Amino acid sequence: MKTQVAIVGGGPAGLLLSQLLHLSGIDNVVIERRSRDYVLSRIRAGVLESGTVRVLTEAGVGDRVAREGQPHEGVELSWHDERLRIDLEGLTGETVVVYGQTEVTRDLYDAAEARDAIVLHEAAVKRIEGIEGEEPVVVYEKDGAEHRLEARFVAGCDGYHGPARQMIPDGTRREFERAYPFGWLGLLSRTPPAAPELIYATHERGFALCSMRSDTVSRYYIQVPIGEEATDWTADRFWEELKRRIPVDVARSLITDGEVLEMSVAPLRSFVCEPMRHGSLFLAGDAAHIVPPTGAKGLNLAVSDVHYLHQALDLHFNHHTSAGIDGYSAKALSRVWKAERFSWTMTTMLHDFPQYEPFEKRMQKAEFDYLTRSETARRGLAENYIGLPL
Ligand code: FAS
Ligand code: PHB
Repeated sequence: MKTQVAIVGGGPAGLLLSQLLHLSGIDNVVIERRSRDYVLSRIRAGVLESGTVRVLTEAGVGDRVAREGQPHEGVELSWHDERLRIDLEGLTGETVVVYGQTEVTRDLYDAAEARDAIVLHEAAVKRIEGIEGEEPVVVYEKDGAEHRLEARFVAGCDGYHGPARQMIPDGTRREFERAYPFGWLGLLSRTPPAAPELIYATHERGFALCSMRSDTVSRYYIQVPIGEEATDWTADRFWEELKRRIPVDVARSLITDGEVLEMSVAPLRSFVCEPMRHGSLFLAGDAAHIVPPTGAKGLNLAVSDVHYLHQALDLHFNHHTSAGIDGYSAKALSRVWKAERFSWTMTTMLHDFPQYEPFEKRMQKAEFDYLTRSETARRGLAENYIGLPL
């Protein structure tokens, strides 16, 4: 089989790139290891930057997020029972939109089906040959047989554990990583949200986050030591621990007697691979970088990578200039590193680090107090949270 762009990975990055390339008349094939249902079963991000919503709208998949997405004009931080609202709209003129990644992915799959896109499911990419030339070949396994897909370019949208990044030679690839000594235990419940806006709660027992998917479905996280499994926790134990970490007035009104839809643990890490292009191979999304979810950046960064990569490939195929593809890695990494900084800052400020001395704990409290007293500090947090310009 032959195409112009082979896309490894059918998560949000791969599907969005496929959709944008299609609109630019660029043939592409998506190769996804899992089934459509499996991909849609993964519960992940919940907050979209306004720039992300604009890209989804440009891609023709913005209707449902416009109807069902919930604009949020602010978020809260809390320190024990002290609550601090960050007025996103007042400080930046922008809002964020609460709309689950699962729904974004569903919208992209629906659009792919509507245009008879070629999305090969349960097809696992084994390797990518010839990326230093102009005729790379993606080798994948499906139905027990090995297949080859020839392309002009390959987009590695295969997430942190995918093979694409490894195709960049060791001597060329530089990886930067910080693994955190904790993870997030998440719970999705058919219960009304704890509060109208998200609450990022800091407590000496550990971090907690109150988020939501709609007026009837809520998403909560609590920081757990590295190595904890979701099976180590019952829903009752989760609720009790969450109530001990969030402000007492929020805990008092928390509704917990709804159906628990999902519980899972996500490890936290900061990770960046440089460069994000090698020859005919480009990386986008989690294949190139991971952020701790404390800044709500993971999915949004995948979208900005894809936005830049689509522009670059459109310039190549439709305007016959390599300016876009030659500049893609530097342009994407510039935004990636600023999002890494913000996510790292939020994570180090809000979590309980076992190795922290009393001095570092005082620094965390001073960060919170500075935000409480300085509109300039709050504006800095707000402009990063709503997303730096694309
Ligand atoms: P994805 O990992 O979503 O998709 C990659 C796709 O490639 C997968 O479908 C995979 O099956 C496929 N693939 C892998 N290897 C392959 C192979 N060999 N052949 C073919 N296909 C292959 N972000 C937030 O902003 N907030 C959150 O709360 C949040 N929670 C998260 C929880 C978890 C457990 C994880 C893993 C991530 C979380 N993220 C969160 C980040 C997440 O939302 C990612 O940023 C987002 O999924 C990035 O999308 P993709 O780059 O498409 O990668
Ligand atoms: C979520 O709702 O899943 C969510 C929201 C904000 C974050 C992380 C996760 O920072």
